[in-house]
Amino acid sequence: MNKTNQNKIIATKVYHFKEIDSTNDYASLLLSNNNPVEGTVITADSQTKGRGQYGRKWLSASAENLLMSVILYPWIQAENQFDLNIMVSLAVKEAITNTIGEEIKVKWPNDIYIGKEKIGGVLIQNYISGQNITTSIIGIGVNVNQLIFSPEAANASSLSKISRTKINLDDFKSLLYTSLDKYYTLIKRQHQLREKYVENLMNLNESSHFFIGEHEVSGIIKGIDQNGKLIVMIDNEEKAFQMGEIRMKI
Ligand code: BT5
Repeated sequence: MNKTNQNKIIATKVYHFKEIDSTNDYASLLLSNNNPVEGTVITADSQTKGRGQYGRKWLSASAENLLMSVILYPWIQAENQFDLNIMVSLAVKEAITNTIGEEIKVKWPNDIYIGKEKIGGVLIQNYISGQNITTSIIGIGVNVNQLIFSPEAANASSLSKISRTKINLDDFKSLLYTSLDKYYTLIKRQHQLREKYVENLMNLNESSHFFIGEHEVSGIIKGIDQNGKLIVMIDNEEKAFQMGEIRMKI
């Protein structure tokens, strides 16, 4: 396998630790001190305070599994934050499929399962400014070569346990970086298209007249929502209209 990093964003810079508290916590530390480049990855052999969601723990035997965080600057609207869950879930799923070819399912919102066993988990921390997600720390844990799990992770399994082969952890990492790069680029493009559409909306941010049924009102077009509804500010309140509900007077 070609191990040179051909990704555009993910893993342009990688920090690896033998032991760390949590790769997500190290990512926040980097963000507060070092202005890390987008796509910076932090990996570790083991974590002393591996974190799950809502204060839960992520447990992992040393040097057997994938423990990583990646720093992204998505600049997507906060209302679209689930797109980050989608991209990371699909990327993890794809990297696993490319490694062991099993039937993988995403348990909402972003646990990775094979059958009834949990193979991986994702912890996303978003920083929001105004309406945008400016920074996101995406923490990913995948059980790769661990064969025995503690009772605290009772339904855990690993790629190795399922495929009955030892997996090359570095190869798996490279595949995951490539898949993350692919899906992150797709999501960024989709958002760029939306932004371009909004920028080109007639009368954007200008006072205009509209008909809502027979009523004539004045308002200001502010953009579109996730479902393509037109957002218009009327009497200092943003309202969303479906096609057919509102008509602009030209
Ligand atoms: C998650 O939380 O599934 C997100 C896990 C994210 C871990 C990564 S590792 C790199 C990065 N740095 C961090 O500090 N964290 C991220 P949650 O859905 O809350 O699931 C946690 C629960 O899964 C625990 O309460 C256990 O029941 C179970 N569990 C713990 N370790 C496990 C493991 N290795 N495999 C499967 N299940 C596990």
